[in-house]
Amino acid sequence: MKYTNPVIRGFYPDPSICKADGYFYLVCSSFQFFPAIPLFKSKNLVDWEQIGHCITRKSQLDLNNANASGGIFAPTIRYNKGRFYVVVTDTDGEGNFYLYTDDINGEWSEPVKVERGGIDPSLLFDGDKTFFMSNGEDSFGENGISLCEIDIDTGKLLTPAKCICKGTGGRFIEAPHLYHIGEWYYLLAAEGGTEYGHTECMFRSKDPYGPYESCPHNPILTNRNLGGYMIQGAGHADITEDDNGQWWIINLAFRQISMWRQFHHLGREVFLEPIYWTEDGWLKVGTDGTSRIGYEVTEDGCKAFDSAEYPEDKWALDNRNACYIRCPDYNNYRFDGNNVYLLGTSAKLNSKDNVTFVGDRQREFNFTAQTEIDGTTVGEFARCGLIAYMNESNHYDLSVTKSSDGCKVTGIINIGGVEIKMGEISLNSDTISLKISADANCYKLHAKNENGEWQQLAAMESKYISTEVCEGFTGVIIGIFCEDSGNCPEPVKFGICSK
Ligand code: 6LW
Repeated sequence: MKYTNPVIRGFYPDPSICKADGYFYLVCSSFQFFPAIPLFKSKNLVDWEQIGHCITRKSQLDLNNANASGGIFAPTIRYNKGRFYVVVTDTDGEGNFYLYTDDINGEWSEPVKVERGGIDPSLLFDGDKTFFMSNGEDSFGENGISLCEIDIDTGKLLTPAKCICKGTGGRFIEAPHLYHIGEWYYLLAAEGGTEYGHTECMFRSKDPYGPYESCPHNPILTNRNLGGYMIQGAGHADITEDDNGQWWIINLAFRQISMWRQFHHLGREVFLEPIYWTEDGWLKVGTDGTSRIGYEVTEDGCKAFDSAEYPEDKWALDNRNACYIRCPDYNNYRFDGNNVYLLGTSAKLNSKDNVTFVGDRQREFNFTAQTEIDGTTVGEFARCGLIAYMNESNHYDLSVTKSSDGCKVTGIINIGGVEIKMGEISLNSDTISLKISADANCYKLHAKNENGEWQQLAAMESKYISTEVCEGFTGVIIGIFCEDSGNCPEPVKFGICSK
Protein backbone atom coordinates (compact mmCIF):
# COMPACT_ATOMS: atom_id res chain seq x y z
CA MET A 1 0.00 0.00 0.00
CA LYS A 2 1.29 3.46 -0.91
CA TYR A 3 -0.29 6.55 0.58
CA THR A 4 0.21 10.21 1.43
CA ASN A 5 -0.25 11.87 4.80
CA PRO A 6 -2.30 13.40 6.25
CA VAL A 7 -4.92 10.71 5.73
CA ILE A 8 -7.59 13.05 7.12
CA ARG A 9 -6.89 16.64 6.12
CA GLY A 10 -7.85 19.84 7.84
CA PHE A 11 -8.58 20.52 11.48
CA TYR A 12 -9.28 17.03 12.92
CA PRO A 13 -6.95 16.74 15.94
CA ASP A 14 -6.47 14.15 18.68
CA PRO A 15 -7.46 11.09 16.64
CA SER A 16 -8.55 7.88 18.31
CA ILE A 17 -9.36 4.68 16.48
CA CYS A 18 -11.09 1.34 17.00
CA LYS A 19 -11.89 -1.65 14.83
CA ALA A 20 -15.25 -3.39 14.56
CA ASP A 21 -16.73 -5.80 12.05
CA GLY A 22 -13.98 -5.28 9.47
CA TYR A 23 -14.05 -1.47 9.57
CA PHE A 24 -12.01 1.15 11.40
CA TYR A 25 -13.73 4.04 13.13
CA LEU A 26 -12.04 7.27 14.15
CA VAL A 27 -13.05 10.29 16.22
CA CYS A 28 -11.46 13.72 16.78
CA SER A 29 -11.74 16.82 18.94
CA SER A 30 -14.10 19.62 17.93
CA PHE A 31 -13.71 22.32 20.67
CA GLN A 32 -16.33 25.10 20.37
CA PHE A 33 -17.86 23.78 17.16
CA PHE A 34 -21.13 21.89 16.82
CA PRO A 35 -22.11 19.16 16.01
CA ALA A 36 -19.26 17.76 18.08
CA ILE A 37 -16.85 14.83 17.75
CA PRO A 38 -16.57 14.07 14.02
CA LEU A 39 -16.83 10.34 13.33
CA PHE A 40 -15.11 8.64 10.38
CA LYS A 41 -15.15 5.15 8.87
CA SER A 42 -12.55 3.37 6.74
CA LYS A 43 -11.83 -0.05 5.34
CA ASN A 44 -8.10 0.50 4.74
CA LEU A 45 -7.04 3.26 7.22
CA VAL A 46 -6.07 5.55 4.33
CA ASP A 47 -9.43 6.48 2.77
CA TRP A 48 -11.79 7.86 5.38
CA GLU A 49 -15.41 8.87 5.05
CA GLN A 50 -17.04 11.11 7.63
CA ILE A 51 -20.23 9.30 8.64
CA GLY A 52 -21.46 11.80 11.20
CA HIS A 53 -20.80 13.15 14.67
CA CYS A 54 -21.23 11.58 18.11
CA ILE A 55 -22.79 14.71 19.56
CA THR A 56 -25.66 16.08 17.50
CA ARG A 57 -28.20 17.14 20.14
CA LYS A 58 -28.12 20.06 22.54
CA SER A 59 -29.22 17.74 25.33
CA GLN A 60 -25.81 16.02 25.01
CA LEU A 61 -23.69 19.17 25.21
CA ASP A 62 -24.16 22.84 25.98
CA LEU A 63 -21.50 24.94 24.27
CA ASN A 64 -23.05 28.30 25.20
CA ASN A 65 -20.17 30.61 26.12
CA ALA A 66 -17.57 27.89 25.43
CA ASN A 67 -14.16 29.45 24.87
CA ALA A 68 -12.46 29.34 21.50
CA SER A 69 -10.39 26.12 21.67
CA GLY A 70 -12.37 25.16 24.80
CA GLY A 71 -15.34 22.79 24.73
CA ILE A 72 -14.70 19.26 23.50
CA PHE A 73 -11.18 17.83 23.88
CA ALA A 74 -9.63 14.55 22.83
CA PRO A 75 -12.20 11.77 22.57
CA THR A 76 -11.30 8.07 22.69
CA ILE A 77 -13.37 5.51 20.78
CA ARG A 78 -13.58 1.87 21.86
CA TYR A 79 -15.73 -1.11 20.89
CA ASN A 80 -16.81 -3.78 23.36
CA LYS A 81 -19.37 -6.55 23.05
CA GLY A 82 -21.29 -4.96 20.17
CA ARG A 83 -21.30 -1.46 21.64
CA PHE A 84 -19.26 1.61 20.68
CA TYR A 85 -18.12 3.98 23.41
CA VAL A 86 -16.67 7.46 23.10
CA VAL A 87 -15.21 9.03 26.22
CA VAL A 88 -14.35 12.72 26.16
CA THR A 89 -13.90 15.95 28.16
CA ASP A 90 -16.09 19.04 27.95
CA THR A 91 -13.46 21.45 29.24
CA ASP A 92 -15.92 24.34 29.62
CA GLY A 93 -18.70 22.45 31.34
CA GLU A 94 -19.39 18.84 32.20
CA GLY A 95 -15.85 17.51 32.53
CA ASN A 96 -15.43 13.82 31.66
CA PHE A 97 -18.27 11.71 30.28
CA TYR A 98 -18.94 8.99 27.77
CA LEU A 99 -21.56 8.25 25.14
CA TYR A 100 -22.41 4.92 23.57
CA THR A 101 -24.29 3.48 20.61
CA ASP A 102 -25.10 0.01 19.32
CA ASP A 103 -25.62 1.45 15.82
CA ILE A 104 -22.63 3.32 14.50
CA ASN A 105 -24.79 4.92 11.81
CA GLY A 106 -27.40 6.04 14.31
CA GLU A 107 -27.63 8.41 17.22
CA TRP A 108 -25.43 8.24 20.32
CA SER A 109 -26.68 8.10 23.89
CA GLU A 110 -27.00 10.94 26.34
CA PRO A 111 -23.77 11.57 28.28
CA VAL A 112 -22.84 9.32 31.21
CA LYS A 113 -20.76 11.35 33.62
CA VAL A 114 -17.52 10.02 35.15
CA GLU A 115 -16.61 11.84 38.36
CA ARG A 116 -12.94 12.11 37.58
CA GLY A 117 -10.86 15.16 36.68
CA GLY A 118 -8.17 15.58 34.08
CA ILE A 119 -8.44 15.61 30.32
CA ASP A 120 -7.87 13.14 27.47
CA PRO A 121 -9.91 10.30 29.02
CA SER A 122 -9.61 6.78 27.69
CA LEU A 123 -11.11 3.35 28.37
CA LEU A 124 -9.75 -0.18 28.42
CA PHE A 125 -12.19 -3.09 28.45
CA ASP A 126 -10.26 -5.90 30.08
CA GLY A 127 -12.14 -9.12 30.82
CA ASP A 128 -15.05 -8.04 33.00
CA LYS A 129 -13.32 -4.84 34.09
CA THR A 130 -13.51 -1.37 32.58
CA PHE A 131 -10.54 0.86 33.26
CA PHE A 132 -10.85 4.62 32.95
CA MET A 133 -7.79 6.81 32.65
CA SER A 134 -7.08 10.49 32.15
CA ASN A 135 -4.21 12.87 32.72
CA GLY A 136 -4.31 15.12 35.73
CA GLU A 137 -4.47 14.51 39.47
CA ASP A 138 -5.31 11.09 40.89
CA SER A 139 -7.54 10.63 43.95
CA PHE A 140 -4.55 11.39 46.22
CA GLY A 141 -3.42 14.60 44.52
CA GLU A 142 -0.60 13.09 42.50
CA ASN A 143 -0.16 14.28 38.93
CA GLY A 144 0.37 12.11 35.87
CA ILE A 145 -1.70 9.46 34.11
CA SER A 146 -4.26 8.14 36.57
CA LEU A 147 -6.22 4.91 36.38
CA CYS A 148 -9.35 3.62 38.07
CA GLU A 149 -12.09 1.11 37.45
CA ILE A 150 -15.60 2.22 36.58
CA ASP A 151 -18.97 0.54 36.23
CA ILE A 152 -19.59 0.95 32.50
CA ASP A 153 -23.37 0.85 32.96
CA THR A 154 -23.46 3.84 35.30
CA GLY A 155 -20.09 5.59 34.98
CA LYS A 156 -19.62 5.23 38.77
CA LEU A 157 -16.10 4.87 40.12
CA LEU A 158 -15.41 1.44 41.60
CA THR A 159 -11.90 2.27 42.84
CA PRO A 160 -9.96 5.43 43.66
CA ALA A 161 -7.82 6.72 40.80
CA LYS A 162 -4.13 5.99 41.11
CA CYS A 163 -1.27 7.72 39.30
CA ILE A 164 0.35 5.02 37.16
CA CYS A 165 2.85 6.97 35.09
CA LYS A 166 4.61 10.31 35.18
CA GLY A 167 6.28 9.90 31.80
CA THR A 168 9.90 10.22 30.83
CA GLY A 169 10.36 13.78 32.06
CA GLY A 170 8.86 15.68 29.14
CA ARG A 171 6.26 18.32 29.93
CA PHE A 172 2.51 17.62 29.67
CA ILE A 173 2.15 13.87 29.75
CA GLU A 174 -1.29 13.39 28.15
CA ALA A 175 -3.48 11.38 25.78
CA PRO A 176 -3.10 8.04 27.60
CA HIS A 177 -4.27 4.85 25.92
CA LEU A 178 -3.89 1.48 27.60
CA TYR A 179 -3.87 -1.84 25.71
CA HIS A 180 -3.73 -5.38 27.08
CA ILE A 181 -1.66 -7.29 24.50
CA GLY A 182 -0.40 -10.74 25.43
CA GLU A 183 1.05 -10.62 28.93
CA TRP A 184 1.66 -6.86 28.90
CA TYR A 185 -0.32 -3.76 29.65
CA TYR A 186 1.05 -1.19 27.22
CA LEU A 187 0.52 2.48 27.94
CA LEU A 188 0.91 5.00 25.13
CA ALA A 189 0.99 8.67 26.07
CA ALA A 190 2.06 11.94 24.50
CA GLU A 191 4.63 14.26 26.04
CA GLY A 192 6.14 17.61 25.19
CA GLY A 193 2.93 19.52 24.42
CA THR A 194 1.07 19.65 21.16
CA GLU A 195 3.54 22.01 19.45
CA TYR A 196 6.99 21.48 17.90
CA GLY A 197 8.27 19.42 20.87
CA HIS A 198 5.43 16.89 20.71
CA THR A 199 6.27 13.19 21.22
CA GLU A 200 4.62 9.84 21.77
CA CYS A 201 6.03 7.52 24.44
CA MET A 202 5.42 3.91 25.36
CA PHE A 203 5.47 2.13 28.72
CA ARG A 204 4.59 -1.37 29.88
CA SER A 205 3.78 -3.37 32.95
CA LYS A 206 2.28 -6.75 33.76
CA ASP A 207 -0.13 -5.07 36.17
CA PRO A 208 -2.44 -2.27 34.92
CA TYR A 209 -1.55 -0.22 38.01
CA GLY A 210 2.16 -0.55 37.33
CA PRO A 211 4.99 -0.07 37.97
CA TYR A 212 5.52 0.81 34.30
CA GLU A 213 8.89 0.55 32.60
CA SER A 214 9.72 3.06 29.88
CA CYS A 215 10.48 1.86 26.34
CA PRO A 216 14.28 2.02 25.85
CA HIS A 217 13.86 3.97 22.61
CA ASN A 218 11.34 6.53 23.89
CA PRO A 219 9.96 8.64 22.40
CA ILE A 220 8.75 6.08 19.88
CA LEU A 221 7.44 8.89 17.66
CA THR A 222 8.47 12.52 17.29
CA ASN A 223 9.30 14.99 14.52
CA ARG A 224 10.98 17.43 16.92
CA ASN A 225 14.42 16.71 15.44
CA LEU A 226 13.35 17.03 11.79
CA GLY A 227 14.40 20.58 10.96
CA GLY A 228 13.19 22.07 7.69
CA TYR A 229 10.50 19.45 7.37
CA MET A 230 6.87 20.18 6.50
CA ILE A 231 5.37 17.80 9.04
CA GLN A 232 5.75 18.82 12.68
CA GLY A 233 4.13 18.24 16.06
CA ALA A 234 3.63 14.47 15.74
CA GLY A 235 2.11 12.87 18.84
CA HIS A 236 -1.19 12.05 20.55
CA ALA A 237 -1.55 8.57 19.07
CA ASP A 238 -3.63 5.41 19.11
CA ILE A 239 -2.80 1.99 17.62
CA THR A 240 -4.64 -0.78 15.82
CA GLU A 241 -4.00 -3.98 13.88
CA ASP A 242 -5.37 -4.65 10.40
CA ASP A 243 -6.72 -7.97 9.07
CA ASN A 244 -3.30 -8.85 7.63
CA GLY A 245 -1.60 -8.62 11.00
CA GLN A 246 0.07 -5.28 10.19
CA TRP A 247 -0.02 -2.82 13.10
CA TRP A 248 -0.56 0.92 12.60
CA ILE A 249 -0.33 4.09 14.63
CA ILE A 250 -2.49 7.12 13.96
CA ASN A 251 -1.51 10.43 15.44
CA LEU A 252 -1.91 14.13 15.03
CA ALA A 253 0.69 16.29 13.33
CA PHE A 254 0.52 19.52 11.36
CA ARG A 255 1.76 20.84 8.05
CA GLN A 256 3.86 24.00 8.25
CA ILE A 257 3.15 26.55 5.54
CA SER A 258 6.51 25.67 4.03
CA MET A 259 9.71 23.86 4.91
CA TRP A 260 11.28 26.77 6.73
CA ARG A 261 8.24 28.72 7.89
CA GLN A 262 7.10 27.58 11.30
CA PHE A 263 3.45 28.50 11.09
CA HIS A 264 0.44 26.27 10.60
CA HIS A 265 -3.13 27.39 10.04
CA LEU A 266 -4.93 24.25 8.79
CA GLY A 267 -4.98 22.84 12.31
CA ARG A 268 -3.68 19.50 13.48
CA GLU A 269 -4.51 16.67 11.08
CA VAL A 270 -4.56 12.87 11.09
CA PHE A 271 -1.39 10.97 10.13
CA LEU A 272 -0.79 7.23 9.74
CA GLU A 273 2.40 5.19 10.05
CA PRO A 274 3.05 1.45 9.99
CA ILE A 275 4.47 0.14 13.26
CA TYR A 276 6.55 -2.94 14.01
CA TRP A 277 7.00 -5.02 17.17
CA THR A 278 10.60 -5.55 18.18
CA GLU A 279 11.80 -8.91 19.47
CA ASP A 280 11.68 -7.67 23.04
CA GLY A 281 8.10 -6.46 22.71
CA TRP A 282 8.28 -2.73 22.01
CA LEU A 283 7.01 -0.75 19.02
CA LYS A 284 9.03 1.00 16.33
CA VAL A 285 7.24 3.58 14.21
CA GLY A 286 7.74 3.81 10.42
CA THR A 287 11.35 3.94 9.28
CA ASP A 288 12.92 5.93 12.11
CA GLY A 289 10.32 6.97 14.67
CA THR A 290 9.07 9.97 12.72
CA SER A 291 5.88 10.86 10.88
CA ARG A 292 6.59 11.26 7.15
CA ILE A 293 4.74 12.71 4.20
CA GLY A 294 4.13 9.30 2.67
CA TYR A 295 4.79 5.58 2.97
CA GLU A 296 4.93 2.54 0.83
CA VAL A 297 4.14 -0.46 2.99
CA THR A 298 4.72 -4.01 1.80
CA GLU A 299 5.05 -7.36 3.51
CA ASP A 300 8.80 -6.72 3.71
CA GLY A 301 8.55 -3.44 5.60
CA CYS A 302 8.08 0.20 4.66
CA LYS A 303 9.75 3.01 2.76
CA ALA A 304 9.06 6.64 3.56
CA PHE A 305 8.90 9.44 0.99
CA ASP A 306 9.24 13.09 1.73
CA SER A 307 7.53 15.00 -1.01
CA ALA A 308 4.01 15.09 -2.29
CA GLU A 309 1.96 17.25 -4.57
CA TYR A 310 -0.64 18.84 -2.38
CA PRO A 311 -3.84 18.98 -4.42
CA GLU A 312 -6.06 22.00 -4.91
CA ASP A 313 -9.35 21.97 -3.14
CA LYS A 314 -12.65 23.71 -3.68
CA TRP A 315 -14.87 24.47 -0.80
CA ALA A 316 -18.40 23.16 -0.70
CA LEU A 317 -20.87 23.06 2.13
CA ASP A 318 -22.20 19.64 2.93
CA ASN A 319 -24.57 18.88 5.75
CA ARG A 320 -22.32 16.07 6.97
CA ASN A 321 -19.21 18.24 7.36
CA ALA A 322 -20.91 21.51 8.30
CA CYS A 323 -19.62 23.23 11.45
CA TYR A 324 -21.58 25.73 13.45
CA ILE A 325 -20.19 27.87 16.24
CA ARG A 326 -21.18 26.92 19.83
CA CYS A 327 -24.98 26.51 20.14
CA PRO A 328 -26.55 27.13 16.77
CA ASP A 329 -30.27 27.77 16.48
CA TYR A 330 -31.06 25.58 13.47
CA ASN A 331 -34.16 27.71 12.79
CA ASN A 332 -31.74 30.32 11.43
CA TYR A 333 -30.45 27.97 8.71
CA ARG A 334 -32.17 26.48 5.70
CA PHE A 335 -30.42 24.29 3.13
CA ASP A 336 -32.25 24.11 -0.17
CA GLY A 337 -30.36 22.39 -2.99
CA ASN A 338 -27.31 24.53 -3.70
CA ASN A 339 -28.70 27.45 -1.74
CA VAL A 340 -28.35 28.22 1.93
CA TYR A 341 -30.57 30.77 3.67
CA LEU A 342 -29.10 32.39 6.77
CA LEU A 343 -31.15 34.41 9.19
CA GLY A 344 -28.95 36.92 10.97
CA THR A 345 -29.47 37.83 14.60
CA SER A 346 -27.90 40.39 16.91
CA ALA A 347 -25.15 37.83 17.69
CA LYS A 348 -21.83 39.06 16.34
CA LEU A 349 -18.93 37.22 14.75
CA ASN A 350 -16.39 38.99 16.95
CA SER A 351 -17.95 37.70 20.17
CA LYS A 352 -18.68 34.46 22.00
CA ASP A 353 -22.32 34.70 20.90
CA ASN A 354 -24.00 32.03 18.80
CA VAL A 355 -23.59 33.93 15.57
CA THR A 356 -25.32 32.61 12.46
CA PHE A 357 -22.38 30.90 10.76
CA VAL A 358 -21.91 27.64 8.91
CA GLY A 359 -18.66 26.44 7.44
CA ASP A 360 -16.42 23.60 6.49
CA ARG A 361 -12.80 23.03 7.31
CA GLN A 362 -10.11 24.19 4.92
CA ARG A 363 -8.39 20.94 3.94
CA GLU A 364 -5.68 22.07 1.52
CA PHE A 365 -3.34 25.04 1.31
CA ASN A 366 -4.38 25.72 -2.30
CA PHE A 367 -8.05 26.26 -2.44
CA THR A 368 -10.94 28.43 -3.57
CA ALA A 369 -14.26 29.16 -1.95
CA GLN A 370 -17.02 30.96 -3.77
CA THR A 371 -20.54 32.06 -3.05
CA GLU A 372 -23.16 34.30 -4.61
CA ILE A 373 -25.37 36.35 -2.37
CA ASP A 374 -28.75 37.49 -3.60
CA GLY A 375 -28.37 41.22 -2.90
CA THR A 376 -32.16 41.71 -2.81
CA THR A 377 -32.31 39.56 0.34
CA VAL A 378 -29.72 41.60 2.27
CA GLY A 379 -31.62 43.66 4.85
CA GLU A 380 -30.92 47.25 5.79
CA PHE A 381 -29.27 46.22 9.09
CA ALA A 382 -27.63 43.03 7.88
CA ARG A 383 -23.96 42.20 7.50
CA CYS A 384 -23.19 38.91 5.81
CA GLY A 385 -20.50 37.30 3.73
CA LEU A 386 -17.77 34.74 3.19
CA ILE A 387 -15.04 34.25 5.76
CA ALA A 388 -11.81 32.42 6.59
CA TYR A 389 -12.38 31.89 10.33
CA MET A 390 -9.82 30.87 12.94
CA ASN A 391 -11.69 32.20 15.97
CA GLU A 392 -13.71 35.25 16.96
CA SER A 393 -10.64 37.51 17.16
CA ASN A 394 -8.87 36.27 14.05
CA HIS A 395 -10.57 35.99 10.67
CA TYR A 396 -10.53 37.38 7.15
CA ASP A 397 -13.94 38.48 5.84
CA LEU A 398 -15.69 39.53 2.68
CA SER A 399 -18.41 41.57 4.31
CA VAL A 400 -21.58 42.60 2.47
CA THR A 401 -23.79 45.42 3.72
CA LYS A 402 -26.59 47.46 2.19
CA SER A 403 -25.70 50.82 0.65
CA SER A 404 -27.90 53.61 -0.69
CA ASP A 405 -28.11 52.18 -4.22
CA GLY A 406 -27.41 48.50 -3.74
CA CYS A 407 -24.82 46.64 -1.69
CA LYS A 408 -21.19 47.18 -0.86
CA VAL A 409 -18.51 44.59 -0.25
CA THR A 410 -15.61 45.27 2.10
CA GLY A 411 -12.51 43.17 2.63
CA ILE A 412 -11.93 43.09 6.39
CA ILE A 413 -8.92 41.61 8.17
CA ASN A 414 -9.29 40.78 11.88
CA ILE A 415 -6.06 39.98 13.68
CA GLY A 416 -5.81 39.81 17.45
CA GLY A 417 -9.22 41.45 17.79
CA VAL A 418 -8.18 44.46 15.69
CA GLU A 419 -10.38 45.07 12.66
CA ILE A 420 -8.71 46.51 9.57
CA LYS A 421 -10.94 47.59 6.68
CA MET A 422 -9.24 47.05 3.32
CA GLY A 423 -10.72 47.56 -0.19
CA GLU A 424 -14.40 48.22 -0.79
CA ILE A 425 -16.66 48.25 -3.84
CA SER A 426 -20.28 49.23 -4.33
CA LEU A 427 -22.54 47.24 -6.58
CA ASN A 428 -26.06 47.76 -7.81
CA SER A 429 -26.42 44.33 -9.30
CA ASP A 430 -28.67 41.82 -7.54
CA THR A 431 -25.98 39.16 -7.46
CA ILE A 432 -22.96 39.65 -5.22
CA SER A 433 -20.20 37.18 -6.13
CA LEU A 434 -17.53 36.58 -3.50
CA LYS A 435 -14.39 34.49 -3.67
CA ILE A 436 -11.62 33.59 -1.23
CA SER A 437 -8.59 31.99 -2.80
CA ALA A 438 -5.48 30.86 -1.01
CA ASP A 439 -2.13 29.24 -1.32
CA ALA A 440 0.00 28.19 1.63
CA ASN A 441 1.26 31.72 2.28
CA CYS A 442 -1.56 34.07 1.47
CA TYR A 443 -5.33 34.57 1.38
CA LYS A 444 -6.88 36.78 -1.30
CA LEU A 445 -10.38 38.14 -0.98
CA HIS A 446 -12.27 39.11 -4.14
CA ALA A 447 -15.67 40.33 -5.27
CA LYS A 448 -17.01 40.70 -8.81
CA ASN A 449 -17.17 44.33 -9.84
CA GLU A 450 -19.76 46.06 -12.07
CA ASN A 451 -17.90 44.79 -15.16
CA GLY A 452 -18.23 41.21 -13.98
CA GLU A 453 -14.49 40.95 -13.26
CA TRP A 454 -12.98 39.62 -10.05
CA GLN A 455 -11.50 42.49 -8.08
CA GLN A 456 -9.17 41.87 -5.16
CA LEU A 457 -10.33 43.69 -2.03
CA ALA A 458 -7.79 42.34 0.46
CA ALA A 459 -4.81 40.02 0.69
CA MET A 460 -3.19 38.87 3.89
CA GLU A 461 -0.60 36.33 4.90
CA SER A 462 -1.92 33.02 6.20
CA LYS A 463 0.47 33.13 9.16
CA TYR A 464 -1.64 35.77 10.92
CA ILE A 465 -4.42 33.23 11.32
CA SER A 466 -2.06 30.43 12.26
CA THR A 467 -1.94 28.68 15.61
CA GLU A 468 1.47 30.23 16.32
CA VAL A 469 -0.14 33.70 16.18
CA CYS A 470 -3.69 33.06 17.39
CA GLU A 471 -2.92 30.28 19.91
CA GLY A 472 -5.39 27.50 20.60
CA PHE A 473 -6.03 24.11 19.11
CA THR A 474 -8.21 24.68 16.05
CA GLY A 475 -7.66 25.33 12.33
CA VAL A 476 -9.20 27.53 9.66
CA ILE A 477 -12.84 26.99 8.76
CA ILE A 478 -14.28 28.60 5.65
CA GLY A 479 -17.81 29.74 6.24
CA ILE A 480 -20.70 32.02 5.44
CA PHE A 481 -22.23 34.20 8.11
CA CYS A 482 -24.98 36.68 8.73
CA GLU A 483 -25.51 39.26 11.47
CA ASP A 484 -28.62 41.43 11.57
CA SER A 485 -29.32 44.14 14.10
CA GLY A 486 -32.76 45.01 12.62
CA ASN A 487 -36.06 44.17 14.29
CA CYS A 488 -37.49 41.88 11.61
CA PRO A 489 -34.61 40.35 9.74
CA GLU A 490 -35.20 38.31 6.59
CA PRO A 491 -33.00 35.38 5.61
CA VAL A 492 -30.17 36.14 3.20
CA LYS A 493 -29.84 33.77 0.25
CA PHE A 494 -26.39 32.33 -0.52
CA GLY A 495 -25.78 30.30 -3.65
CA ILE A 496 -22.91 27.98 -2.81
CA CYS A 497 -20.71 26.95 -5.68
CA SER A 498 -20.31 23.23 -5.19
CA LYS A 499 -17.26 21.16 -6.13
C1 6LW B 1 -5.48 17.60 23.95
C2 6LW B 1 -4.11 17.19 24.27
C3 6LW B 1 -3.45 17.67 23.09
O1 6LW B 1 -6.37 17.47 24.97
O2 6LW B 1 -4.04 18.83 22.72
O3 6LW B 1 -2.05 17.08 21.39
C4 6LW B 1 -5.17 19.00 23.52
N1 6LW B 1 -2.59 16.96 22.51
O4 6LW B 1 -3.92 15.84 24.44
C5 6LW B 1 -6.28 19.64 22.77
O5 6LW B 1 -6.38 19.12 21.47
